[in-house]
Amino acid sequence: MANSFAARIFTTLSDLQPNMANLKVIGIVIGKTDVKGFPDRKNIGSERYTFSFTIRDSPAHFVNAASWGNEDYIKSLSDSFRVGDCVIIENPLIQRKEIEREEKFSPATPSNCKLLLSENHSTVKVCSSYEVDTKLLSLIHLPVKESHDYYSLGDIVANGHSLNGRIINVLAAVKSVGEPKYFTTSDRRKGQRCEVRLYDETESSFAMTCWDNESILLAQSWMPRETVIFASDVRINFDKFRNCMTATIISKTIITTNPDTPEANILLNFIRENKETNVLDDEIDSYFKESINLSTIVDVYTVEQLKGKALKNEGKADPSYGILYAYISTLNIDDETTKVVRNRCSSCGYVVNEASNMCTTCNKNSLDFKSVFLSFHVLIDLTDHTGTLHSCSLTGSVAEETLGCMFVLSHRARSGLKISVLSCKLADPTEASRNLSGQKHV
Ligand SMILES: *[C@@H]1O[C@H](CO)[C@@H](O)[C@H](O)[C@H]1NC(C)=O
Ligand SMILES: *[C@@H]1O[C@H](CO)[C@@H](O)[C@H](O)[C@H]1NC(C)=O
Ligand SMILES: *[C@@H]1O[C@H](CO)[C@@H](O)[C@H](O)[C@H]1NC(C)=O
Ligand SMILES: CC(=O)N[C@H]1CO[C@H](CO)[C@@H](O)[C@@H]1O
Repeated sequence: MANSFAARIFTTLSDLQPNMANLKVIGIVIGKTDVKGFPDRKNIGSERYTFSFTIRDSPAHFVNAASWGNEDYIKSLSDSFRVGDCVIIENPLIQRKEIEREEKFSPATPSNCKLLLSENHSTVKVCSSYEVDTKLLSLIHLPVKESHDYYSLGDIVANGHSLNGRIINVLAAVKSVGEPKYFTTSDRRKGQRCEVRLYDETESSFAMTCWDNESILLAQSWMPRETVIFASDVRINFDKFRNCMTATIISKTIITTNPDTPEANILLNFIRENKETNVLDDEIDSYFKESINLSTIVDVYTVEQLKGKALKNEGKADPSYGILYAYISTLNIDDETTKVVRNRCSSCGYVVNEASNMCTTCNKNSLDFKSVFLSFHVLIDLTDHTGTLHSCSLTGSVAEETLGCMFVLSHRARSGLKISVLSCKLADPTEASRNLSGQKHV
């Protein structure tokens, strides 16, 4: 019933011709931009607002729509629907598309037309999902590019600088979705940013950045280690600051969440099979995070207790946190035989092999391009009245913050214990003795 009804009154997107009038189209919203304001040239001092979106009504057909108008109209229209909604548009203006101009900032579409919506002539109605043909709803899981037309993350890293600035398609799983950060730019514009970490069979972690609210909102709906995305037309850049390749969602990008394609299903199987065994990866990732809340750490340990804990915890990957009152008994930065500065891999954070300059952690099977960054790597001993922890390493930003700081106990295999000391401050002697006198071992 819904089908024949639809066939009778809606013009399909494939039938659109420039200047057609009085028509109605229906489609799933597969992409959408944020609202932007521009100074109105005809009306000095005032602003015109715009946003655009992309609708699809069949596997082969989708079209861009844009609306211009005053702030209230554009904002309320934009707020009335999201990516994944089905909309009915009445009386849009059908314009011929100037391909080059249009596709510089908007998604590439197979249509030679675009829709223009105006407050006075057009209406947009959002349909509830049970009103909608399931065939239409299933289009949301169909990428807008051929299902095999994408780079793996490993390909991107391998191609390195040669992909800088290129716009390509990516199929990957979501590893983590960061908190959105809001800021004001130096010219007083509001901005926002959210970083998503992706992974696949070839790379354990790859950053993708969202700069607009619509894609941030979409990203917030993704489930780490469950969602797969096909991102068409993302921009690839070499991030000089972090010394690695990254992806950025731009206004041309269309993201298909949980694509229904053979390639995506293979990736989905991979992430399901590797769900439990990726603890190590997460530990590597934590190298990049500064997210441990120090004020939640309250347990006090002695060196002896830590060593005992190491024996008990052998084989367990879960970290535990605590406070150690100790002094640095060895801080050897003059020793020529141990290097105090090392290269770390930009993608995974692990120290790379000195001889080959290759990361053996995330780049096991090829001699691909892999960028590195320098980090401090100082070995120290920590001593209290119960004993000494030898060869703890004082690394990275920690050392940079002049013992601000993070220590990683090295020789993980030998001791079965990895200690991260997240902050290192001079202890108040009274506090230290009080806390320690409460301990059985004293
Ligand atoms: C919309 O219609 C009103 C009233 O007819 C008119 O004043 C206004 O200029 C029109 N707006 C546009 C953008 O055409
Ligand atoms: C994005 O969202 C933030 C927070 O809700 C808001 O302050 C900002 O104006 C939004 N920006 C745009 C362009 O919609
Ligand atoms: C850190 O933990 C403390 C104590 O649980 C809490 O009050 C505080 O809000 C936390 N801070 C952050 C940034 O989560
Ligand atoms: C980490 C810790 O237990 N700190 C305690 C040490 O002792 C002082 C004074 O008794 C307490 O206020 C701290 O909470």
